[in-house]
Amino acid sequence: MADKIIDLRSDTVTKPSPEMRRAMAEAEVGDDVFMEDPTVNRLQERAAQLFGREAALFVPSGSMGNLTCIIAHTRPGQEVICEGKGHIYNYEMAAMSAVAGTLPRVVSAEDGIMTWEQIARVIRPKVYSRSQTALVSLENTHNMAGGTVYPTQLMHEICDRAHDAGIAVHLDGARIFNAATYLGEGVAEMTKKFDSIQFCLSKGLGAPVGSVIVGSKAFIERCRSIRKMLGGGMRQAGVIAAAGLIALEKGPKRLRIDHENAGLLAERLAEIPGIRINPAKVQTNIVIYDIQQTGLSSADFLAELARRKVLGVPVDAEKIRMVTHLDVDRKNVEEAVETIREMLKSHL
Ligand code: TLP
Repeated sequence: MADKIIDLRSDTVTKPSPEMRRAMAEAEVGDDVFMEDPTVNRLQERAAQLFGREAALFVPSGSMGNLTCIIAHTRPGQEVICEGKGHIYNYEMAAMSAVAGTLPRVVSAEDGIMTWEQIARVIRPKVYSRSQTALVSLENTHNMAGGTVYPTQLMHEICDRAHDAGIAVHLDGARIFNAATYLGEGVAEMTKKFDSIQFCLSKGLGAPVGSVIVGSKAFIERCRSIRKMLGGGMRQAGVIAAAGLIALEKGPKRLRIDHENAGLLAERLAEIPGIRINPAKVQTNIVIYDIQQTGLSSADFLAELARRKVLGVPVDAEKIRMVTHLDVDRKNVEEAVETIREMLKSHL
């Protein structure tokens, strides 16, 4: 059994590093609703610069970032095209309907990666008596499809075609730096055609709190008002932005390690009888595997594993998700796999 808990539930579980905690303690702060927090301003400027955009806005969470952008791009009664396993559709408290008043128009895509043909099929005709498609939202990497990556050319094509049809395109880029690491490309080039991008500082990049929206100056001004409306106007937020700045500078450089560890996890899991996974499909830091043949439900599998100090989350009744991150190393991954192997011996 593992000595300490090996927490593979999410890359959100990482704790701020001593360097981040020092920066947080020493951060220069001001009231960010007056736009006077120098550390928040620096984080926003740096994010805008990295993405080659005019402006950026610090928000408390990825969910608020996505919702803010959806409200900014749409009017109640309009439709948002998104993928069936996507985060905005499944894990954001139905906010796109409950708060933004929009209707999700869902496409089920292989590995979560939508093509333009699939999107085009569900765009509403321009008829006065029909609700209208206002937005397409892509997720890269795609979380619940197993951290899959959109080819950049495909993202460009979707943006170009959507714009031709008068439709805006948002990127839920919670893990866009994982996608960039996988592709060996820069985020500015990858995301240059989107109307808005939301990325998370608090996942693989390691910050304790926060996401950033990036876009044009006018779009970000609008988002600032919407963020306030949603209760996301923060005051001396420099204390958390300080950690975000470190996450942004140092986080992307080490994601490669998380991807290697996820690859190792997938390869070793594939050798265990009863577990089904294709390691060749694991591109980034998310590993989703099928345990149906073990005869255990996801809930029982995870409960028994938790007693042995290894944590994951269910995707559904037969699938488990495990995520590598900066607080687990190669040795932890090996221990986790051995724990699973031992545990299943008594079940097969
Ligand atoms: N994802 C969390 C859970 O909510 C599932 C996780 O553990 O992976 N977009 C994507 C693609 C996400 O994966 C998440 C969080 C968000 C948005 C929302 O970010 P937060 O949690 O900051 O609101």
